[in-house]
Amino acid sequence: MRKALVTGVTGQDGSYLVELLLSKGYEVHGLIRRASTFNTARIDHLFQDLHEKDVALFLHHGDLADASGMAELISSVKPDEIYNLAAQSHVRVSYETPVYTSDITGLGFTRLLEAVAKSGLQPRVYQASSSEMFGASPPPQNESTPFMPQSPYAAAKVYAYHMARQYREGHGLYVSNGILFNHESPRRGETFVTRKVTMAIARIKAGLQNELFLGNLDSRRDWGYAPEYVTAMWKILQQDQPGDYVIGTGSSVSVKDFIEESFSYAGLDPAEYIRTDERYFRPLEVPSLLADASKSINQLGWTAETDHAHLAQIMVDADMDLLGVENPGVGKEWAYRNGEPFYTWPGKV
Ligand code: NAP
Ligand code: F7E
Repeated sequence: MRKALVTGVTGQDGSYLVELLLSKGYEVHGLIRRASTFNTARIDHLFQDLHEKDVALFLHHGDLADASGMAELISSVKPDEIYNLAAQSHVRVSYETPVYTSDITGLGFTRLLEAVAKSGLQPRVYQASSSEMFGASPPPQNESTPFMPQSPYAAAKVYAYHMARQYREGHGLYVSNGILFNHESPRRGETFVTRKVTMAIARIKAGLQNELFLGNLDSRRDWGYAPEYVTAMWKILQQDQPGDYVIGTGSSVSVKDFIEESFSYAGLDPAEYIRTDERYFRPLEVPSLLADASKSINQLGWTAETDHAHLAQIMVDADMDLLGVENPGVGKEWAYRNGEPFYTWPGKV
């Protein structure tokens, strides 16, 4: 049985990745932060009582700030694969917390790499790099596009990306970067723009909200569907040699377009509800992200199946389900794969 260690296991991607790894027969170890409230909602449906037989999911308290804790964890678990998904991942928040974001999103990965290097083990390591690293570089972006980061978050990710290469080339470790473009789902954090929009639609339909305050609607993003992207992460670590891979759909739309697609699917006119709030604008913006994922298509055999329009339908349906609002249901049909309803929030299947 192969063992995987996943940091950021309570996040959007972590929850889908654990589902994938368990389905492939892995023993999965997840790093979780101690919090004063429960922070495991996205993985509660996967919880296994340690007193039962054949347990395959183990959760360990820890933090990317704690180098010795990670060294101890890696030495005791002895993973075959490590997926580093933990991060302060919100771009807007990174302007308010630049030191913390650099420490966790950037240096946190170096702590993990040092722990691996000192352990004498040879796990394969995946780093959650980001299309934000391309920043102001014009689209389309691929593995050769220069990085022009526009935020503390993006600068921290660029640093971590280069540390991955240092440990790969200098220490001979197997370390790969997945440079993932935006990917969303019903499990997306509520303050990212897509989820903010689809939750607002459900709340408007439920009579709980009648305005939605947003910032810049002109930026363009290459939005894909998160469950497909964790498959790409796994495929990246199955390659014989480590490397860097761009993952995205190859199609982009503006925030405004995504709003229009989502609202019209729900039979609403966005003009009646959308308001501007200066607080949601950023000191610097990333104007346009569009993936050229040719390398991944050719080498990994990975392609995105869900485009932004279907993504909007999936997320609107799921948020309406959460509030018990009747919905068109087209998104749900689209989200089913092999009979598995992985589109939805755990507990609402
Ligand atoms: P997310 O939902 O924000 O999850 C982030 C995870 O990191 C959570 O489990 C969080 O724990 C954990 N975390 C935060 N600070 C930590 C710390 N100091 N120590 C340990 N764990 C910590 O992010 P996501 O969307 O799943 O993204 C996963 C990774 O991919 C992130 O590194 C993100 O930057 C990167 N990425 C995301 C996208 C995207 O579009 N989603 C695109 C490119 C790259 P809590 O639950 O306790 O907060
Ligand atoms: O913003 C604009 C905002 O916060 C998208 C993270 O997963 O993807 C994500 O970063 C766009 C930006 O995602 C609001 O200015 C307008 O242009 O959903 P977002 P992001 O910044 O692209 C990358 C790839 C990551 O790696 C990150 O971890 O939408 N926008 N009005 C708004 N954005 C938010 N959040 N809230 C608004 O009210």
